[in-house]
Amino acid sequence: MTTFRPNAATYGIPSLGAGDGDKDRGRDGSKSDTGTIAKSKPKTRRPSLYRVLLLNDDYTPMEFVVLVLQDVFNKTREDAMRIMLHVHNQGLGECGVYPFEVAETKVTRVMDTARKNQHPLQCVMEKQ
Ligand code: TYC
Repeated sequence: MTTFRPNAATYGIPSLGAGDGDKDRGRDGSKSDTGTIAKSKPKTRRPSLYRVLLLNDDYTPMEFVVLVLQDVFNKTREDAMRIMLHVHNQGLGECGVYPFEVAETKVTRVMDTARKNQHPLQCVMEKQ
């Protein structure tokens, strides 16, 4: 059985250049030996974000849109009214910005609840 032996690199702690094996090599593998502390690049990636947009139509009741914005997008009554009126006047408007799967779930919830209530309300997502 092999034993897990954590070292400084395990925790992303930068190592000193001299006398530390290969850990002080640059990106191209060359030995720099400057004695300066090299920051290790964090291996995290920010998720792509998606805007969720509501589209205007002539038939969905304003109150229904306000309730959807409160329920699905957790908006206050005041924010929901503001967004609904923006969509009504401008043709479309942003309800929020989320990682892909969150945005997708919100679009599905809006479309499902609109269909169940026989309203033509449309909701889409676009990469930011
Ligand atoms: N235009 C609709 C009406 O006058 C209201 C509405 C607002 C519909 C926003 C959709 O995304 C929407 N009843």
